[in-house]
Amino acid sequence: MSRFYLTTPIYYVNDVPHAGHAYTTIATDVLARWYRLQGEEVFFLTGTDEHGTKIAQAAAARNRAPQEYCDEIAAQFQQAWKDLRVSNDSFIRTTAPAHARAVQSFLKALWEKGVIYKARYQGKYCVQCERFYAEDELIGGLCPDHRIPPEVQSEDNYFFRLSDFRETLLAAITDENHPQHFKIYPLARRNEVIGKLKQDVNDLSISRATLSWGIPLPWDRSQTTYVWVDALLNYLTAIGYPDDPRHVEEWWPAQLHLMAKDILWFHAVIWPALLMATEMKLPKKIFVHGFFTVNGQKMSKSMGNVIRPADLIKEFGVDGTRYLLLSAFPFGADGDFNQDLMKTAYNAALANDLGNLISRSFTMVENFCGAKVPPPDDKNRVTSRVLEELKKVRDHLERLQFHYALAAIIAAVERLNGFIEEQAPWKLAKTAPAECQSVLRELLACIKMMSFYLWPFMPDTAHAVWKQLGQTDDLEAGAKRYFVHQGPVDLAAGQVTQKDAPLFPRK
Ligand code: ME8
Repeated sequence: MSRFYLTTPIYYVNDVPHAGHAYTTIATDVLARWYRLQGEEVFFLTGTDEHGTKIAQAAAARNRAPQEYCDEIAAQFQQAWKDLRVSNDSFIRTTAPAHARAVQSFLKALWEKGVIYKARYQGKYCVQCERFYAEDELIGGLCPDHRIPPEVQSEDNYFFRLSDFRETLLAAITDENHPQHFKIYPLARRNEVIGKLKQDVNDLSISRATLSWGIPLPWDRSQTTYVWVDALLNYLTAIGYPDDPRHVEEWWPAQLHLMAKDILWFHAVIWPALLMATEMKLPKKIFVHGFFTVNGQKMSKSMGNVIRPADLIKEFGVDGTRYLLLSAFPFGADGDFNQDLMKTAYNAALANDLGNLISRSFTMVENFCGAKVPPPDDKNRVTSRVLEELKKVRDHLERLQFHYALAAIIAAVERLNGFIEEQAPWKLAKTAPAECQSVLRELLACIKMMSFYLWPFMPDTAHAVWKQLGQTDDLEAGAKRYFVHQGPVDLAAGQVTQKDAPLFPRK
């Protein structure tokens, strides 16, 4: 058994969760669930980023004490993930006292390594990004991301000698044999990082003199830790750094950090450099997905087009939401969502293909087999063709191509629907009842096998199918036996099936 530690970014609590947060979190959840079924020991971390100017301002704008405000929004993130069946093993909040203590411990280690110095800083800071921008990074004097003028800030800060790590970082990214090699996907993002690293890299201001909503530096309590340093450290503090070295040893380094392209630099450069400076191992892999727009527009509060997970669930159900978010466009590329396309995709793949397959299959078993699983006869008319599609899921997930993995599952569904049309069990029921039983038996066995592949993506649907199959044992345990030990898809003859309401009502 191997260990697989994977993470989402920790999201800012300046606002309630939106579909962008859900996108990364559901993708990570699918991987966590998939690797659990493959017998790996998984630790899946998500959480909330609660310090810094942006959060202090959000609380002040609502006339709330920052901690009380953070508590409320963090609870909303937790609820959203629960509603979406996100199976995170832990949820870290950066205002947790244990995190604050751990951050101070890490900073102290940095300080003792001599990679910190004090200097006066003058720069342009975008509060929404929580970062300084160099003049040539601004577009028309505005933040390239938020299109707002950054604030000029000038104060004494502590700096981390990021520039000292430029060459080692370059080597670690580009040389597969480097002892600290780590991977950045997709390759275009990796090349982007390499390109920037080949230019000059500035040292990083790691503290703020004028901000109090954060963690004080251990050696100078008049300064507050820069929110990004505080936030990145969550990946270590959540697994027990520094108090529980055995647990850290067990889980670190993380196998995979997932995020969108907006925060690539922090994860691909700043985070590894901080780890190098303290002689810690680097994460194995960073995967950067794209940004999506809504009806061609950037999702923003001022545009009034922010999609909330709860609205999606109301419209398409939990599994509909999970399916639609991950199937729309390749993970890694930018994409667009619009309500009409989502509805069309829902009706085509879920209502017409998957939902219809389940509903017609159990109706036929009820009508032609007395709602009982027929006896096995080892006929393979469609099983291999279905398996051929389902087996592609593994490869696609290894490369985080969720939309291809889902397309493979839907292709398997279409093969089964085609099989039903071809065999016409309703005709066989009259002319060749034994053949009808055999066809429906094969259909049910394929549906059971499919439920193993469905579970990581659409856990409620997989469980609903399981229940209709009349299974009383544990779906996950069955799936694990199937994947890890190549166990058979056994179906007890005579097992009573339980047809239920349609899984995906048409919209
Ligand atoms: O950056 N499309 O938090 P954040 C796709 N706290 N993904 C999107 C998206 C969109 N339109 N909008 C947001 C932060 N995301 C920091 C992270 S980590 C140590 C600290 C997702 O609330 C995507 O994963 O701004 C992106 O990277 C993340 O939300 C940014 O979340």
